[in-house]
Parts: sequence; structure tokens; C-alpha cells
Amino acid sequence: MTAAIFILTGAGISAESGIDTFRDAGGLWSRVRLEDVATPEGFARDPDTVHAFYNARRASLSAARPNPAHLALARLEAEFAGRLTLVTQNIDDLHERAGSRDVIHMHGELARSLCARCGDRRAAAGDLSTGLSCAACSRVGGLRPDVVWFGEMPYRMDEIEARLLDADLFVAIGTSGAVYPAAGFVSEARAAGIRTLELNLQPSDGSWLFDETRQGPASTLVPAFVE
Ligand code: BJW
Repeated sequence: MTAAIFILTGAGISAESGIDTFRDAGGLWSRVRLEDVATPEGFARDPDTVHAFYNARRASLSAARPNPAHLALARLEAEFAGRLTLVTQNIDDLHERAGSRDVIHMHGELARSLCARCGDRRAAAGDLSTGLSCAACSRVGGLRPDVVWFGEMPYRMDEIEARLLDADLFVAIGTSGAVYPAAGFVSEARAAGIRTLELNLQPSDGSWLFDETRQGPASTLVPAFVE
């Protein structure tokens, strides 16, 4: 019997909700340079471009709805007798809107702001811009999306590592496995003797690392896994 399941989700789980992935054909990184919009250096160079990128993604998120894959994971949380850990690399709130209550956003959240001057993090009511002042330190121009860019430390890593090593089953859903430290979870799990399963549209570069891989859209694979 599986007593503890650790689930890692990536952009692929939200693709069928109309949210862009990063590395698929036509994905975000084919349209913008990640160095410009997903690094602290890019933000320092041109904050207006970075705000425009995230404000546009905020607008498409408000029109999106959770899909059957998000809903199935919320049902799993409600019904599973063991311990479920849901870690997402996604900055959208579709897991929460589907009903998941305990979600670890390791790459931050689109709906929150971070002050680059004082470090204050809080819910953001709407779009961000260079003209806004921080509610904590009053300085203007430092507010940025509370998301984790390249070269920055993902959130809640100690807790994530502890929960991963405590699991009996590791499941990666809709992620290319291209970005560390999340890309390393499967190897850590295997080294600890934890069973590993990949649910993805197509084989990822790291598919061979998993004990089992299933291919197809998340909206089909995830409900089937939860049943
Ligand atoms: C479907 C589907 C459907 C589609 N159904 N599936 C060299 C070696 C090792 C590491 C490094 C290195 N050089 C630099 C690094 C570190 C760097 C890194 O990993 N770089 C790599 C590019 C090599 N990492 C970092 O800097 C991280 N910080 C860090 O390492 O700190 C030090 C540290 C060390 C040890 C422990 C702890 C810390 C920070 C990384 C931050 C990434 N940030 C982003 C942006 C977040 C904000 C935003 O959203 O804008 O996070 S980048 C982007 O990639 C975003 C995603 O969360 C992340 C992962 O993408 P994801 O989710 O996998 O999406 P895709 O598009 O790649 O894949 C989608 C998949 O879905 C595909 O496989 C499709 O087939 C599939 N799919 N439709 C099912 N319907």
C-alpha cells in the first residue's frame, strides 16, 4: 500500500487550460528570451518589459479554468488516506481553483508581489508596474512578481526535500525535467528507493530515469492515475 505520494507538476498540466508551456514548439521561450524576462539581471535592465510579460500572463490566467487533471489531484487530496504532497513549478493558481488546499509553489505565484528593495512578499491585487510603491518600505520601482527566476533559490526547498524522501511514490506530471533543482527530484527519489512515475504528453529527456512512464494528455492520464 502506498502511504505517501509526492507529486511534482509542471506547465504541461495547465496546457489544456490554455496556459502556455515554456519549451514546447510555440512555447514562451520561443517567443521571448528567458534572459530578458526570467532573470534578476533582465529585471534590473528593463523592468517595464518584465512587467509587460507577467501582466499579459496574469490576463490569460484570469480567463483560464482548471482542467480535469487539476480536478483529479484535488480529489486525490480529499480522498487519499495517506500523505499527499503537491509541489508545483507553476505560478498559476489552477490547483487551488480546482480545490487543492495544500500546494507548494516552488517557483512562486503570479498573484503575489516581491519587493526587490526590502524583500516584502504579499498578495498583489492586480498588474504590477514600475510606478508602484511597496506597501512595506514605501520605495518606488522595486516591486516585481514573486516568482523564482534563473539563479534564484526556489522556495521551501528544505520542506520539499524532506517530504520527497518521506514518499513511497514520486509522480512527475507535465514537466520537461529541464530545470533544476526540480529536474533532480527523480534521481534523488530513485537513490532513496522510491518508486517513480512520469505522466507526460511525450517522453521527456529524462524519461529513462523513471521506473514507469505513461504518455498522453494530462487531462486523461491524471484522472486515470487517481482512479
Ligand atoms: C504536457 C501537455 C499536456 C505539454 N499534458 N503534458 C547546469 C546544471 C544544473 C543546473 C544549472 C545549470 N546551469 C544553471 C543551472 C541552474 C538553473 C537551471 O536549472 N538551468 C537549466 C536551464 C540548466 N536553475 C536555477 O537557476 C534555479 N535555481 C537554483 O538552481 O538555485 C540553486 C539551488 C541549488 C540546489 C538546490 C536548490 C537551489 C531556479 C530556476 C527557476 C526557473 N524559473 C522558471 C520561471 C518561473 C516564473 C515563470 O513562470 O515565469 O520556472 S523557468 C520555467 O521552467 C518555469 C518552470 O517552472 C520551469 C520548468 O518548466 P516546465 O514546467 O517543465 O515546462 P516545460 O515547458 O519545460 O515542459 C512542459 C512539459 O509538459 C513538456 O515535457 C511537454 O511535453 C508537456 N506537456 N502539454 C501533459 N497536455
